[in-house]
Amino acid sequence: MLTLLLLLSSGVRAISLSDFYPFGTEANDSVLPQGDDGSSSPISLSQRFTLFGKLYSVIHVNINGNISPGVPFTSSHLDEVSFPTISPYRLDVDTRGVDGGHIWYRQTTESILLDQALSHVQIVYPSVFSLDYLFIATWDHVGYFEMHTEQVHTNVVLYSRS
Ligand SMILES: [Ca+2]
Repeated sequence: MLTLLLLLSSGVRAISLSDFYPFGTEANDSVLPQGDDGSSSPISLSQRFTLFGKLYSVIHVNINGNISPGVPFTSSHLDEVSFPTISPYRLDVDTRGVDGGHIWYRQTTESILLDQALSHVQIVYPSVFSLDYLFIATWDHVGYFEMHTEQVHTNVVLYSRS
């Protein structure tokens, strides 16, 4: 069962891009089309997860810095959300500009990444001894409305443990 969220952001200067989980075409990520307030198609998870007591098997990665289980979130009015979201980077993101960045995501059970995530998780939860699944979403060099191109990175990992 998918259980927790891990967030890395280069906006916090202590984290460098080399600390991020691999992302992009080299990592075989899927990518969202460029846009302002769009969302991915439904992503069927190979591991279901619980959020606020409800079990989900489908999520959406949304341009505006969040992940929503079950339904897409495509509003730029971020205070209008009426359902649970995971919002690591909640901003009016806009990737339409030249060099407006990309939003990547994938599911993985690659052992080297599971080990990397486990080392991070054990900093806070030392009793966790293994992980078996990761969902990685990355807001890579994304800009903000309206087609501004600030260079912000956020790398988000949802993980499950056995
Ligand atoms: Ca937006």
